[in-house]
Amino acid sequence: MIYNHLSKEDCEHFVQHGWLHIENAIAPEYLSWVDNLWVRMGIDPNDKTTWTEEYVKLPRHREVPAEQFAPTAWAKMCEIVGGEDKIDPVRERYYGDQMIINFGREDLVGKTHNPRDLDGWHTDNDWYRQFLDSSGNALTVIFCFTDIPENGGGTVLCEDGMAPLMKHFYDHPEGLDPPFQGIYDYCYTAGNKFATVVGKKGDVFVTHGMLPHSHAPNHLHYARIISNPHVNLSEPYNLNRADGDYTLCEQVVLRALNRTSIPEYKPTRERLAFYPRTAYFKRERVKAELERMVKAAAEDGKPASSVDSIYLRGEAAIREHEKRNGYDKEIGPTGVVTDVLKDTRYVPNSAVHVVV
Ligand SMILES: O=C(O)CCC(=O)C(=O)O
Ligand SMILES: [Fe+2]
Repeated sequence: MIYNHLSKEDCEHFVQHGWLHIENAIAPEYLSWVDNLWVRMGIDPNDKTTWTEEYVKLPRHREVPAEQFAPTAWAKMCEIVGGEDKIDPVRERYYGDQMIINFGREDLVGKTHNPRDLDGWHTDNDWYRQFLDSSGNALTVIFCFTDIPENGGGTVLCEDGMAPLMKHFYDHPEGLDPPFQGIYDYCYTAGNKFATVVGKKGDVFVTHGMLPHSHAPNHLHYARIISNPHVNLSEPYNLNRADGDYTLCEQVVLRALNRTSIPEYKPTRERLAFYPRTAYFKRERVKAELERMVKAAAEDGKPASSVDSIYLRGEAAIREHEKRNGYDKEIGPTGVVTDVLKDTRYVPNSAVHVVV
């Protein structure tokens, strides 16, 4: 493989640590997507008593092709996965304004936390049956819409948690369906190589899809804003390349398992892709957000059509957007989650949402 956008240091860092920090890589015009966050949520940026939810995941109203959203990061991401032609041409090919806001709480200010005590260790793999060679989530990307200082609620990564996780996948060629019980225990009990997302507005953190991470308390009680989309590949990883020319994503897997190839690994059940389990509650927020945005526009003397949302562009646009994000898929074997922090299981009648 030839790398035109990744430096030698970038490649080494990604393979050794499972992640890469790319500074100032979001196209500046999209940073203003946070401006109407307060209207969307119906809260006041200057009155913290209105910040009633500590941690929120919003749906998406605007999206642009990934390469337009963060051109320099996209070029590097393509190289990490082995080329743009390896990437699913539809699923998550657009990045948008589905913000994740960690507001923190007043009583957390001045405190610190131990990474092992975090309560959210996971990888983002809730829309497919997980095998060792699954590339459904090749990259979990963290786009910083605000500065994230030390102690400011940046995502925590558990670098040494990759090896036990991948060993577990190796031991389960039948594949695993979310939610995953106990597979991140290492991070809670034995993790000792942690990294924390600390960066500037506009920075991008590209992480391997099998790198365990957790949200963390925000001890500064400000609105930490990220989005957290993915890169999905069309074909599973090839962990047995005759020429040894593995992609950087594949090298991370091999390195974690201390192997140079894994010819014996063969999935024994069918692959499965389904509605992303943790998307349902975000999508359910759309109607209330739209109502607030339309009302705010009216107060400014503007028509509803001035509100920039996919959900106001008719059913065909909505269905196209939902397809890009997997919302058109059947609900998976374990339903969906209805609450941002609790894994409440629910099986809706249909994966197709009421339009709005
Ligand atoms: O909010 C964060 O720091 C992490 C979010 C995350 O990991 C996720 O949404 O999957
Ligand atoms: Fe995540």
